Amino acid sequence: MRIFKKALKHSETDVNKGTSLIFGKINFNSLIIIKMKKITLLAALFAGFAMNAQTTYFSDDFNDEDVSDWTIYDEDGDTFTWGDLFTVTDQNGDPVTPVSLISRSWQGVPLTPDNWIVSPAIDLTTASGDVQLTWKVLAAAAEWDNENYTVYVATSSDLADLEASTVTFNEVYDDPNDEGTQYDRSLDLSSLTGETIYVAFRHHDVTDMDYLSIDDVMISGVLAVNSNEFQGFKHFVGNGQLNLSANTSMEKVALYNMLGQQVVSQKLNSNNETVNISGLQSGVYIVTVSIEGASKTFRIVKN
Ligand SMILES: [Ca+2]
Ligand SMILES: [Ca+2]
Ligand SMILES: [Ca+2]
Ligand SMILES: [Ca+2]
Repeated sequence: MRIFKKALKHSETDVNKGTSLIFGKINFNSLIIIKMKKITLLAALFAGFAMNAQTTYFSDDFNDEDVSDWTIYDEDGDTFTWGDLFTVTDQNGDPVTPVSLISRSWQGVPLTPDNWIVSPAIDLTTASGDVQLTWKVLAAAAEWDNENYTVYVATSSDLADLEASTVTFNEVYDDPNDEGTQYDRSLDLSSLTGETIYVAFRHHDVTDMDYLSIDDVMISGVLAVNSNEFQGFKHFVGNGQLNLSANTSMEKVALYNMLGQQVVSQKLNSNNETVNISGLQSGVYIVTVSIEGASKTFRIVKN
């Protein structure tokens, strides 16, 4: 349901906070089932590949509505912060967000947030190779969805150190259809392997939009052991295609979404192959390629 008037924006009064908690519980249960399914499928997916393993170093889906292991900073001092709400509801009390980490630039009146939340220490001292931070982002299902936020990753939890980090991601969210689409995002952390790190989400330099929801924050790595079959192997995504090349003829490629569902399976029979992925939704996919019985697993982002 589209809300056209600002006056009819979802109510976020204390009374409705209570309501949203009730709806939050309903969401919570269904999300737990999805989450369990996801873990089972991903485990099954990677069980077969001893040489390639997906390792999760950190994950938080915020479904427990508890961020006491994170550190919250209200730098603008208006008492509204990340995590003062975990579900936004509409004027009927129905949830319009998943149970997630929420910060707002409007609460009956325009706000000017400078809201920070910093993760607990995350141990990447044993990590190597391709390590990615992934998350989901969503803003209001309306034209006031242009929320500005920055993600910082650093080896210190100090805000100044985080802000000075070169490992950052910034965007002004915009769903062109104003439908409040939940988008997948990722940030390469490969330069921080071997370190203990902190991840910060900062909602700032924006006013009078509505709300920003961050969900399913995860740091994971794909460990790939080099084998002879994959010497010279290359891959890249462009023009709606996944391009693969190898020194040895490839046998098979499969793509899985982040729920672990197989979305593409294709037999291959040459050194240079293309896979049409133009029909897939934007997001992160896990790819496995087989050559002479060996397989390699890696991750791609389809834009
Ligand atoms: Ca969630
Ligand atoms: Ca938690
Ligand atoms: Ca604030
Ligand atoms: Ca928009």
